[in-house]
Amino acid sequence: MAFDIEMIKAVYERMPARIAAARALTGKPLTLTEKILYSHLWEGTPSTAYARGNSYVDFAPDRVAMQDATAQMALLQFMQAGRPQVAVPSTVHCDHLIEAKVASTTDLAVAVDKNKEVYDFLSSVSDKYGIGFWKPGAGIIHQVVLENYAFPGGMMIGTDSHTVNAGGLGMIAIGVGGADACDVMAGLAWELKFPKLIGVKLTGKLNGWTAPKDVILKVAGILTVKGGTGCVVEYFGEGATSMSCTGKGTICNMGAEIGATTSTFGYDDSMARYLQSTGRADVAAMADQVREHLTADPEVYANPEKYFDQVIEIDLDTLEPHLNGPFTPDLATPISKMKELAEKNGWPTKVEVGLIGSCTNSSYEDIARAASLAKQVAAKGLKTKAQFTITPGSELVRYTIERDGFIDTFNTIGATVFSNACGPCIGQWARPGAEKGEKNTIVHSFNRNFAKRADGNPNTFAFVASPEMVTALAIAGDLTFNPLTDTLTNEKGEQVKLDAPTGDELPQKGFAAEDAGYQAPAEDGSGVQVKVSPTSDRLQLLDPFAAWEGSDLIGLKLLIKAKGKCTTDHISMAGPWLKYRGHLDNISNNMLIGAVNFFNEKTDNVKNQLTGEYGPVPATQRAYKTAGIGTIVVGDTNYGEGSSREHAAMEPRHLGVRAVLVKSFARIHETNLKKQGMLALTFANEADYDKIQENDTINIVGLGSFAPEKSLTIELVHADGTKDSFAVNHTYNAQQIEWFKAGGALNIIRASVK
Ligand code: MIC
Ligand code: SF4
Repeated sequence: MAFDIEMIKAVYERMPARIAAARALTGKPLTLTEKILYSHLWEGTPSTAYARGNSYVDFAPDRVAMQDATAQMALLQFMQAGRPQVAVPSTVHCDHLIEAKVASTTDLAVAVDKNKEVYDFLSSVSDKYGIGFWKPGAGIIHQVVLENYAFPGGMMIGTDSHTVNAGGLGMIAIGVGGADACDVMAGLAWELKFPKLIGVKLTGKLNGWTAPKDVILKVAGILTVKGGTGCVVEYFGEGATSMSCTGKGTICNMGAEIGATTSTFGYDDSMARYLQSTGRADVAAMADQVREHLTADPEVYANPEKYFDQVIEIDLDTLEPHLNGPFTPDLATPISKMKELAEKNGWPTKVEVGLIGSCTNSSYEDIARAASLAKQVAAKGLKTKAQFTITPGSELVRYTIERDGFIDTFNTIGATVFSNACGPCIGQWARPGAEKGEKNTIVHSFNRNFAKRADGNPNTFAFVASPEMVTALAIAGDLTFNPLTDTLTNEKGEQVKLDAPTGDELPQKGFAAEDAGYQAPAEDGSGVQVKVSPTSDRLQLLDPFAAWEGSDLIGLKLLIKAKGKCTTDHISMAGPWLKYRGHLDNISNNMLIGAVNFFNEKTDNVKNQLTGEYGPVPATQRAYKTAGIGTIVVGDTNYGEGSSREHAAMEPRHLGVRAVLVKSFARIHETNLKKQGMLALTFANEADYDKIQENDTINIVGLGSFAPEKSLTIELVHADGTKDSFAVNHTYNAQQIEWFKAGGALNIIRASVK
């Protein structure tokens, strides 16, 4: 039986009436996205037609998921909310803290030992508050959620940007910061600006070498890393229904890379098959009863231009396999163009390592299709040129693919199987020689490829592709190898061609696992003690941030004017820093160390205006803090793209940065800043970015009448005494302004408990 079946039943029971009300209010047929959103309003039955891209709306998500690297902060905050139990079903997944070094079992044992304190904390806090706990080794949050918790028509939030993966099973699943998760677990509403809608019509059918991953690689190329901001992407058409459920998950997963709020697909037979094979025939049967409500109204898909804000059409019959990269997931190159582009751009073409797996692409189907290529190596007398690694997404998948012989097949090409965890995808990869910083190329089936992400080497050119393409390119050892047209020379000197990949969508013998790694919480957790040692360097209880002083912010110094791409990886790096995710003061020592200083083009090197000397960003900021001087961070477009990690907002808050002023924000990061009581501001006129000078003193004026849709003013006092002044915008609503005034949203919850 599925987890939380009563909750799912209740969702399905209320859906029809709520959808009917929404249809009447809006006076039009509804997309799937609207159906799910309108049936999850905090107010219950809809009474207002919301303006897409405009109205702030309170929602009541069905569940919350957290992964270990973000759960620590989320739960440290939740502990302060004063509630005995979580208000909605919630889970914690231990996946980010396991380093991939030797191979799965050894690495897991090392991680369990090294992270004992954190795992004990998460396990006990889960036990106490009624949260399901998935132990290290159980798998990556998004796979485990897809296998156990996601259900068509449901709405969930998760403290990870790839929570959106559950859209593959017809959910609206959204990545958030820990403070948002804390609100929902504390029984409060969750607020989101009602999204705009992008419809993607998939015509034709996937065939040959093309995989679901290529759909999202193509979409990323069209929309870019910010094109989905504020939007939900809804996929439909023959190409959608003919694709596997896990393939849909891959597409939704990587929707995080275009900044989309989430992506989703209507309920279909592939979802029913997946639910059945993962032990949830009960959910499939219930979903079948309300099938019409779990997809858009027929008029919508017949005339998408009328109902979506933007429509993209992709013909799967002609879609080519793509490679996206390097250094950004939206630089999309069809494989037939790779030779030309690699040469033109000077990308190293020798593939050193091919890595498959991660939360994005580790389904049974993915592994089966990749294995069908690995099998051809021996059969065709080839030798694999690059190294090859696999990180299975869950123990359920790992156990099943081992049983079905795929691991043995990969072993014949010298593969390394890492633990069921994030591993290399999040910089937890002890890659031998990475410290030398050599220029090299890797291909992987993960979703992100920002500089330094996988191995810490800024000169690693990482390209994102389907697991099938990764396997083929690893066999060939060549980035420009096009398996559709090119041949390889085998050991006998013959020219051979790889056959297109094949593989079952779901295991014929069913999924299996000896121990999936789940720990249920205590029935009554009131007696459970959660221990945090005061001397720990990994966990630190939180102190409330100070409330706003009630006046304009005068005399701030410029900490850094960041140039170009500044993702959450640049603001709060992962990899080696993941170990401090539960200790705000320690992790603050990585604040903005990856951001490029506009004035000297260096990373982690900014001017301390008090001494005139250049030094690391965190140390410089600590010097300002000691001197009681607030600062401001300036940035470019799509600032804070990537992860949901709220550390990227909490660190500046903790160290005394008062405002972040940028050309534009990524959604989750902007909300995280607001939640933590920071000022998140945008240039009314982007060209004003150029006015900011290195020695500026900065005033933020107008806070006395801080109000929604009313701009504030920035005054720059340059070193030579001249001044500039310009307007800056913000998206704070009345409630969010209260967060700012209180010094952070949590201070408001805390006050309501006392
Ligand atoms: C990522 O893929 O960048 C992460 C690591 O999963 C993050 C979460 C984190 O930083 O802990 C994400 O995507 O939100
Ligand atoms: Fe883990 Fe990578 Fe997925 Fe993030 S994207 S959850 S780091 S596997």
